[in-house]
Amino acid sequence: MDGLRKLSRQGINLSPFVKHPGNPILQREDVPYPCNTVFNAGACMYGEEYILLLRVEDFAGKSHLTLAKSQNGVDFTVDEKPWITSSRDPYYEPYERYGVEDPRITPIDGAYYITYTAYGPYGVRTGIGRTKDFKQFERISFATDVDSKDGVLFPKKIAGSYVMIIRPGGMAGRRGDIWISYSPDMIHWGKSRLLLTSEDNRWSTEKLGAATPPLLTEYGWLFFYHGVRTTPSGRIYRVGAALLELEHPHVVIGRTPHFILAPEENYERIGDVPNVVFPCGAVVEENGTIRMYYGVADTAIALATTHIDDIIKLCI
Ligand code: BMA
Repeated sequence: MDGLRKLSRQGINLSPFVKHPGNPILQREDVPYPCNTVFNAGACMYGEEYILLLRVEDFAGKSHLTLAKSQNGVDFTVDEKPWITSSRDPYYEPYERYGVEDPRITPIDGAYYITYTAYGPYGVRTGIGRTKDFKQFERISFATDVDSKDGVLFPKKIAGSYVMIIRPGGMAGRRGDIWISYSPDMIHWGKSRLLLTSEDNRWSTEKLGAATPPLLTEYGWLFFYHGVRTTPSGRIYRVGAALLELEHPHVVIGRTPHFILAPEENYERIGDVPNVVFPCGAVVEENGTIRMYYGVADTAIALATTHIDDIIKLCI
């Protein structure tokens, strides 16, 4: 912890993200087939390429997931057709009938695990699937019953278990807090416990949800989450971060005292759902730069960058 204290004595940047001047970096015009919106994308590196897994909403209001690739992390080429659509398998179909949404990608042991929100007439669940090559995708399980979503996986097993952050509740204006859950096999999840509560922040009094998969740092697991505040004019989605103990990820070392990414620009404030910034993916460069990809106003995708140390300083 000495290293942490040293960091906190150095300058603290209260607004640590720099938004890309070309934002939004990806819009529906960039998708080579007709769609209503493209937003909330998972992100990772695959070899030398940046990968985004886009949530694309069609004109019926149903979402599917489509891949986009880039050499520089800014200019993305979107696939000609969707990659992951609602399953027709009778086990999955009823729960994905209204679409698959908000993917997160976590590399674990050479495979890429994708968590997503399965949306159907009975509520939302968290689905888990896997790919090795971003061509074949196999579903593994539903990690949760209804209503539980915003699942993100840790990139390695901890004390022999897979670990996931999850948000039960939070539907129809009810409170939603962040929990942590464990599994021996990605199928059976349990030993769940509360991790972060919405009442700790005045900016997120309604609900919280994990944003991006936890990042391994020398100080702990760093993870971003969104927080929702309801105002007389509707909801505002903003972003905070928390640092969790490496070996005991249910222990919160600290969290940012305030939000660190918020809707300010017109592209974040105006769209199908105004005042929303909603990250699902981040890529960390070798020098510690974090590229955060985030959905804006449920309409497009933006990019903001920061440094891992700047966020850690704010968490402690
Ligand atoms: C959440 C999710 C996100 C969406 C956000 C704002 O509940 O559905 O996909 O971006 O609401 O509408």
